[in-house]
Amino acid sequence: MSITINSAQSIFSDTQVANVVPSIIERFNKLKAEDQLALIWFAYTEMGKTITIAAPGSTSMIFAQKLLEQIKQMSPAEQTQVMCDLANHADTPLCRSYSFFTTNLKLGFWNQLGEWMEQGTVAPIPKGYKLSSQANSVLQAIANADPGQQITILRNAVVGMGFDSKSPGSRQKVREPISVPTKMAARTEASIEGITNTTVLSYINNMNANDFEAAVNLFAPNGALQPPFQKPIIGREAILSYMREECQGLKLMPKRGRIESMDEGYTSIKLTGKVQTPWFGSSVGMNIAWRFLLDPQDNIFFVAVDLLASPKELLNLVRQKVN
Ligand code: EQ3
Repeated sequence: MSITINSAQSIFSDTQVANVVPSIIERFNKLKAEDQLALIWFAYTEMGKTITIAAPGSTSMIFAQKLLEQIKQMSPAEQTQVMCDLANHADTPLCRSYSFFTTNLKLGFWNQLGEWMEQGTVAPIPKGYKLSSQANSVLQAIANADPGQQITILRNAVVGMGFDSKSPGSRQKVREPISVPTKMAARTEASIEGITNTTVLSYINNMNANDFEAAVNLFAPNGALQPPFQKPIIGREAILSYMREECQGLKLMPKRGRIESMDEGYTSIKLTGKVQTPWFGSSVGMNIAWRFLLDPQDNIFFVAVDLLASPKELLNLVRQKVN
């Protein structure tokens, strides 16, 4: 058989993804810690003027509480040092603990620090702080990105902080409470222009109901999910644990799609539309494409989720052939 996860990655390969995100992150990572912290402060507070940010429920934050309280008790100089350590990936106990947080916990942790910085309980960015010219140009690039790209940049910057020992498996990630799937009667049914395929429709409906077990059962046992700017996650177990960590409360709103048959009984389907995260709700809709490759049994062999370069890409549904 010639279709592999590798070859599947190139279906609909003319899809224009938001490469501006990894390129800005690369430039951001080269800045000194103080500039990184101040830049995010400026970007975040600027965004907060037009977009409401929904803080996570207190139950999800329990696991970050110990570190947050520890920071609150420190002197302003120590607090600044801790934040610089996180940006510098320093090998400290606090940076190690942070690196075991899930994405949402990391975001919630910084969101709380941000509130305390505003109140003055935690050392704020010094008044009149001047960004270096490199940092200024990164900030400008962020300002020019669309809101979906901006929140992805902020998220990736926060996720990348902390100490990374590069030794996988030594300790499990901190677990967050898993929300129960929406009751059958309360579920929504997606309607996507051009698409009647039940696997794809069920995928969207189950994801919107936080029913990750059902969503994962639509995958082939060796199937793969490729999140934006990441390598494919292969196998049902790995996909399920990824979904439990990253997908709670997401709202998937594909609008249109295109279906094509391929070699060896496979089918490729591309959907485009919007996705909302519970952090920003309906105030930010990310422009997203899903590129599905279904096997002859209609199981998901591969799906790539892409953050699109521009809203124009929502209309680009043409397929390029798999080699
Ligand atoms: C305090 C402050 C401001 C200053 C300080 O100096 C430094 C820092 C770091 C600060 C704090 C910053 C904060 C609090 C930043 C917060 C940023 C947030 C909340 C960002 C959230 C972004 C969420 C995103 C981009 C979610 C995207 C989700 C997507 C695209 C999901 C896609 C998926 C779909 C659709 C599937 O079908 C399969 C799964 C998958 C997850 C891939």
